[in-house]
Amino acid sequence: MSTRLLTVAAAQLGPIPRDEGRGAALDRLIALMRAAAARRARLVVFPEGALTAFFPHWFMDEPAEIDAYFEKDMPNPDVQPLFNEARRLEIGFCLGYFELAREGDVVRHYNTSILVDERGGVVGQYRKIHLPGHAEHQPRQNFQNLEKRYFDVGDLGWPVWRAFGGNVGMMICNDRRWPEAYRVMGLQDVELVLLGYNTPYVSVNGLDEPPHLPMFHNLLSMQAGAYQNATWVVGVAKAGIEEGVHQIGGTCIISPLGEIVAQAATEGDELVCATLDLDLGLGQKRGSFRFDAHRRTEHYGLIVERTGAKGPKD
Ligand code: ING
Repeated sequence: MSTRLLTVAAAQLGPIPRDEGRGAALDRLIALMRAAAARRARLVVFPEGALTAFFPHWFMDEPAEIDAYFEKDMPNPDVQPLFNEARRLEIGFCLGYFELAREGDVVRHYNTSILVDERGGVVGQYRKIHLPGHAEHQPRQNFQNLEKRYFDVGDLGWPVWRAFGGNVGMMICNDRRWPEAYRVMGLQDVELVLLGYNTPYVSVNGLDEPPHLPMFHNLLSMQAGAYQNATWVVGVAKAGIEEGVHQIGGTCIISPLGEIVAQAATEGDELVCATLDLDLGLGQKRGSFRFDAHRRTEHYGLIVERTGAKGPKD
């Protein structure tokens, strides 16, 4: 029986300094893409916000200063070299970036990722739905997470596309902590979920927690999502101390059985590669997680209706 093998490279990035232009970041992305191609990868996955520093970590009020972190078009002259190199190497890629979108005379700002296939065709785009943190400056915190201030909530849902021989979907960072994100794609028979993250060691709500917990929760979220939806998950960090915020690494590739098959060892630019068997999840999809045989959706609503359950409140 033919198995659908796909070699994937998770391209972890170390910090991107606030004053580093996109050119320097592009050079790093292209170096990682070339290393991925040398490892015979057909797909390289870059982190969330892979072109600039993660600016939601500080307060800004000046629109022009904020918009400087956004891409007005994708591709555009700054990132075209990455698209050109991908086409030359015949490698696909997933890129996280900040998107300024004009919808008529309305301007929207999204935390976005794009999926490009080996022929340079844009397969799909995703706009982050779960925006953590706050809309207003939190002066008592050592650093901010102002994604609710700088970004609109994504309006594209969680689509799944046919690409690289399988069913591929994307999410971004905080999305990975919410089971709905995986399940919406699981219900579309997703086989490979690609995601990037910028995750500080100190939790954004300022709660002091033992230093091992951010990494534990990072891996727990992705391993659970992979296992419960019988899908591969590739999670890619922007890591290290970026503008004074120490971010976790832990870039990894997780199988549909929930096992970590490859993981980063550093907090810098590092390639984590594995050859994925896209058929590996079929046993689970036809067994333990055969949704049409085992899920009882007609019973799920009763609890919510009867109790009006809405989850924890402030
Ligand atoms: N970063 C963090 C994340 O979800 C966070 C924010 C950290 C939320 C820890 C809750 C706990 O990994 C982004 N960019 O979403």
